[in-house]
Formats: sequence, C-alpha cells, structure tokens
Amino acid sequence: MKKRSHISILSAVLVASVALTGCAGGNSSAGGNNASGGNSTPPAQTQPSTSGSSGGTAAPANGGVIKIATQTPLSGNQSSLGDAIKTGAEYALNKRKEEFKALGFDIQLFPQDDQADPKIGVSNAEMLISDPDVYGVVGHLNSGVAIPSSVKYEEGKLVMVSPANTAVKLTEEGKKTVHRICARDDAQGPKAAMYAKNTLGVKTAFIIHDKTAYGQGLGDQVKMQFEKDGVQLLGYEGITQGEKDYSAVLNQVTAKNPDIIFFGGLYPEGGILIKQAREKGYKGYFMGGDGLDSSDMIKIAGPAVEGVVFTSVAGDVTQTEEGKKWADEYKKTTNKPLETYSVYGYDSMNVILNGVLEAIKANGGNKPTREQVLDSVHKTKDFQGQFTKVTFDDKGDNTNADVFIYKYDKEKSNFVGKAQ
Ligand code: ABU
Repeated sequence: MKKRSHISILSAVLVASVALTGCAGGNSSAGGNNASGGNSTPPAQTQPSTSGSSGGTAAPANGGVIKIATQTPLSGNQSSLGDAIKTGAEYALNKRKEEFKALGFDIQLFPQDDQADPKIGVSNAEMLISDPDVYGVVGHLNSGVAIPSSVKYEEGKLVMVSPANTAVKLTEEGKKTVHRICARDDAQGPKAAMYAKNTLGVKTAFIIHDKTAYGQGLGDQVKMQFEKDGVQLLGYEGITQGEKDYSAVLNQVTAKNPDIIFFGGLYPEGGILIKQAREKGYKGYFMGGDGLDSSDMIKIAGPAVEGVVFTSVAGDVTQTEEGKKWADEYKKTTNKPLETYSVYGYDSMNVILNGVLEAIKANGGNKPTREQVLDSVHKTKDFQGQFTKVTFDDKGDNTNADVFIYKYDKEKSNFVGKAQ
C-alpha cells in the first residue's frame, strides 16, 4: 500500500514536471531558440555549486541514484580539454539536480579519467557497465579511446554521447549505444582543405599526423580533398605523440617549403611543431583540426601560435549576447576557463539527461532500464542545446553538426566563421 501511494505521488510530480516542460518549450536556463519536438530540456530550477563530483547537496531520494559518467583525460597533457568537457557536463547536471530530486532521483556525476589512453578507457568502461546505477557516458575526447571503449558500452547497453570525437569509424561500426553531437572528420577534413585552398590560396602542402585514429584519419581526409582540388602534396608523414623534438620531420618540411603544413593531431604536439617550424625559418601557414582547439596551445607554442588556423567542430558560444551571458555564468559558477568544448560537454549531458527523464516518464515514474534510456536518447530530435541543435540519425551522428574556422592571435583563438 505504502509503496503504491509513493508511486502515485511520484507519478503526479512527474506529470506536473512533464507538463511544465511542454509549456516552457525547452531549455529556459539556456534561453536559446528552442525547437519543438523530441527531447527538449525542461526548465532548470536551481544553480547549485559545482564543488565536488556530485555537486550540491544530495538529499536521500526514494527513486534511487542515477549516475552519469564522463570519460575524458583529466590528467596528462590533454587534460585542459578533457577537464573542459567534464566541467561543462558537470555544470549541466548540477543545474538539473533539483528537477530529478523532485521526481525522487538523486542524479550524480561520475567523472572518470581515461588519461587519453585506450587501455584505461576500456578498463573504466568495464567498471561503468558493471555499476547498475550508471545510465550514460559523456565522452570521450579521443576517438582512439572512444572506439575500443564503445565495445564495452555496447555490451552493457550504456548510451554514450560524445561532444568531441570526430573519427569517422566511431559511428560506422553499427553500435547502437554510440552517439556524437559534433561533426565527423569526413566533414571537417574536406572543409579544412577547401578553406586552405580557396581562402588561404595554398598550392602546395605537407601533411603531418600523429598516427592516431583521429590524427591520421583527419590527415587522410585533408589529403583526399587536396588531391581532388589539385593542391600538390609535398609530404605525408606520421610523428609519435609525446616526443619533444620534431626536427626530423621539420627538416623535410623546410627542405620542401610548402605553402601550408596541415597537422592532424592535438595541441601538445601541434604547439611544439609550429614553435620548432618557426625556429627553423618556416614562413608558410600552419593549420590543424579541432585537436588544436585549446588555450594550452598558446602556452606550448608561445608567440609562434600567432596566425595558426584551425577548424573546429565546436562553435563559439560567445558569438551571441545570450551565449555570452551563459559563458559568464559558466565561468563564475565553475571557476574554470571557458574552452569551446565546454558547451559541447554541457549540451551532451543535457541530451542524456533528457533521455533519462523521458525514460522515467515512459516507465511510470520508476527507475528505467539502461535500454530504455538508450532508446530515448537515440530518438533525440530537434533538441536545441545551449549551442548546438541535436537530431541523431540512425548511426548516432548529429544531422545539425557544423564545422567552424578559428585563427590564433598571440593571446587567444578568434572565431572566423562557419566553414563552407
Ligand atoms: N576531435 C578532437 C579530439 C580528438 C579525437 O576525436 O580523437
């Protein structure tokens, strides 16, 4: 009897909450242009502090604990981007804790450090699928970690929404659990190559990649487009991540003197490459993909960062007044710098939270199964996040994903525009 009346109260709260969601028409906290249909974000009710992994004060909730994990590098030389994704996700979750509490659930962040290492990512994934309270994963940063980890998520029917993985293969393997809100490298690579040719006017190129699923995959996409467009390729070489001296490959570059070096890889190596290339007297363009999209690129490259051009699959949230306001609140609340990927961590988390809410609703206010959450997230349609709109296709790719161009000055990266 007691249990039945508890369920009735929960159902009443849920119905009221869902009705409110419909009336509000989406993410009132974001204040963005909410689109109709699909899993729109209910209004955020509070903004608790983001201190601690679960954030805020969690009162006992009768519906139980629901954990949403993040998997990104939180230590090592890629941790500035990994922490930005985790912090964005945490900020989103903390803003909605009270909403879940009203339904009887204690929603918690469960952050994992994959250290940009496939073995650690897979081992963390095994742990996550063995914990019945874990209902979703925001991650990863590295495609080379996401691809093997997603084998485990698939086994555990644990939905993954990536803010940043661009390698084409990730969503081409037919896994139901895998989703991403960002563009793929078969969009990013060709758009980068076309920008280099049509806007920068390059006629010759040297491609360097870091031999990872992401870096080499992106390098290959750029190469194919250069070949189509008649940009002459003077070299295509792989480097090893983590080294400090890239003289061997840069001596080849300077001997050929290309109009552009395109680097498929991330900022720890990209920063060293441009610094050492300039020290060797290279005067041409240096360009990369979203792996260069980190404020740490400036610290590593020093003044040589000036003029570096990159594509990113993350847009600049501060391009609108409303986005600027969100960014100010984000920085004030989290006490962390804003990276372009911060808002993609935020939007990815809201996609999962909306899926969890829909699944609770479909389950009569009770704790859902992971499969129900997965189904609900997969059906996401016209969800207007803080930055990006999200509709997943069958493969789990976002049909609204875009590619953007940025350029560094000595102090920061500057948004140039959407890549055509
Ligand atoms: N897309 C940038 C992060 C690197 C990756 O996808 O592996």
